[in-house]
Amino acid sequence: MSDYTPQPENKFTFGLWTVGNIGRDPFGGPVREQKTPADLVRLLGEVGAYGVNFHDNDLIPIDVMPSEAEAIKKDFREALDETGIVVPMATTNLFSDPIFKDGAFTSNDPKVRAYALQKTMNAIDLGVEFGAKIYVFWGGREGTETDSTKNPVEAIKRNREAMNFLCDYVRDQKYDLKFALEAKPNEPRGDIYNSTTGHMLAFIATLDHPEMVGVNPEVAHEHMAGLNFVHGVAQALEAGKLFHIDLNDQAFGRYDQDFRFGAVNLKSAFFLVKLLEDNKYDSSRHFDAHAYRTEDYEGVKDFARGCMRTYLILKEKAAQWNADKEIQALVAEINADDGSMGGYFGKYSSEKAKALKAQPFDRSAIAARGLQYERLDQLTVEVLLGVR
Ligand code: GCO
Ligand code: MN
Ligand code: MN
Repeated sequence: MSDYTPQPENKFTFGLWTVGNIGRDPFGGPVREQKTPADLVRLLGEVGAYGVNFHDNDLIPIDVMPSEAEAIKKDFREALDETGIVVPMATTNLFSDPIFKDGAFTSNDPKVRAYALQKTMNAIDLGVEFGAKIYVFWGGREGTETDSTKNPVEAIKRNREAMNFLCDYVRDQKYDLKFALEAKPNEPRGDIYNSTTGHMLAFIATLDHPEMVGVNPEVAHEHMAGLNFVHGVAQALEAGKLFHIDLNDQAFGRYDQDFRFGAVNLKSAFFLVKLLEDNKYDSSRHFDAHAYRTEDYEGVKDFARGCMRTYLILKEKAAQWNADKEIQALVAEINADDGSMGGYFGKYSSEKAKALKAQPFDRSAIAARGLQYERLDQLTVEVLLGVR
């Protein structure tokens, strides 16, 4: 058993907006005072995080004068140097300012669309200045409350045009930067376009530079849509498109909760960690979550430490699962292959098809076999409960 101390190779990161969340919700004002970006970096250094991510306006408020912006950047840079915290990812706030009330890249107003492009180019410059290699796009306002207001086909085209323009901007600047698109089904809009990771993967294939663009799936977002997050992440991984991941937790069917990683669905968190570790995922493990509104900044540190500690405990459980003889014997049995069907798989040929059509199958004998999944799942639960 390790002491679950976060290590740089775990690449645990937090957004400035996560540990900097002041506990405002639709029913009440802030419960924690606002900390500066530099102080948030120090807080992350104290809890042992590897990196910090930011929206342009988390670092530089939208209205500040250039001289003030320079002072903020200097303080932030000093805190990074002092703590050794790095900036692996940056993103644009295209949702808070009233100009984005009907979206950014998909707005019906060409002035809003042009401003969104300008703001994103500036934010990309800022991210790259601090070393970001991944740039996240979360289209929080790219949607509708009523489909009388926007043409949904046009919205797809506008989104594509914006992504293509910005990919070319990055190439033109010779930045070493990749994009990661983050889906969410709703909140803050009634419905958001490209609502799941699967939608994003299909959309990426239609871009001019698909090799520059991957996904940033988030636990809570797929759970809000009632989906199996592990399956969505597996699809992205298998396609070589898992550029980044947002870890948090969320009860199905509730509001956008952004709970501490593992706070709700421990079993699905376990299979997620196992998937990432088994497949040697090596980009950031970003906790896009925040502390309960009941907490002060000591509670915020408990929250941040808890996210990382739960991940590391589940990582250890995944290794235990992989090494458990009884579990592995069952896995081997489930996947047993006597080789008799080998000639039918792989690339199609008309001979193969002909031979397969002539092959007799004893359907009831095959179906009669019990698969022992009850035993396997119970063993998994017992690993998780710490009794094996
Ligand atoms: C949310 C989203 C955001 C994005 C962030 C980065 O539900 O509000 O998850 O936190 O991840 O804007 O683009
Ligand atoms: Mn979210
Ligand atoms: Mn997110």
